[in-house]
Amino acid sequence: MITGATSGIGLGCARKFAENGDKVILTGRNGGRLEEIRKELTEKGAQVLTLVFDVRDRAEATRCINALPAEWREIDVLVNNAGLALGVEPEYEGCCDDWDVMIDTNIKGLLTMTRLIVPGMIERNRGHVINVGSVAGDAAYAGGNVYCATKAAVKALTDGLRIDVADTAVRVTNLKPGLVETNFSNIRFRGDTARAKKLYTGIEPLTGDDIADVAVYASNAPKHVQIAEVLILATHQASANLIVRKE
Ligand code: 8X3
Repeated sequence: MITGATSGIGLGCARKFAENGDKVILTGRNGGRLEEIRKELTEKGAQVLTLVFDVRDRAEATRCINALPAEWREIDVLVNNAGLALGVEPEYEGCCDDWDVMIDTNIKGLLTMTRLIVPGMIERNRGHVINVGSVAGDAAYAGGNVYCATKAAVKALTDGLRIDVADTAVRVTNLKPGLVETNFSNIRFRGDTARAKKLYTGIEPLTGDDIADVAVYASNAPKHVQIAEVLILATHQASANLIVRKE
């Protein structure tokens, strides 16, 4: 099950897990886009189920998970990918509604999905939770404030879950991407595509597929191997705060 599967890292994971031969459950808010992706993957022979809900809507998420057909109920891998950044204002001038959306999606949505899916993994003593964190959770950067805090929370929640399931065979991974060229910056800059594009110039950024490769690797590692955390950066990004751009 991949949340936020309609674009970016989530879509990369949908394609790569499907290529890997896994049945995939794709969730997202955009039903039309989910249907297009379902068709694309089904034509390539994958088994795909789509669920339209917003991870912020706990009641709807619960309803969708409880209504899963019997043959789709045993979820072995949960990729908690749904998340976003909104705005780059200084913390003291930030938009409170944006904070709510980021906190409700990146932290509370991830928790909701964990709460709904992990009990079944514990019962079966089998499963893997892959949370999409960020280099932003390791160190704050200018204008990142609340977004960075949500990704620091993802790090703490991933570590906490790993501790809580350590007596089971369930594995827990924190994937921490740096600069990935997706719709992420368009959303963050509220549709200012020129500004978003500038962020990815002078450097070859990562793609959603690059991150998905690591997710598939982690989930296929031998059962005694737990890839606890991976920081994935473009070659010319050294940290959250240092990117070397070439003309
Ligand atoms: C996305 C990466 O560096 O824009 O989490 O925060 S960054």
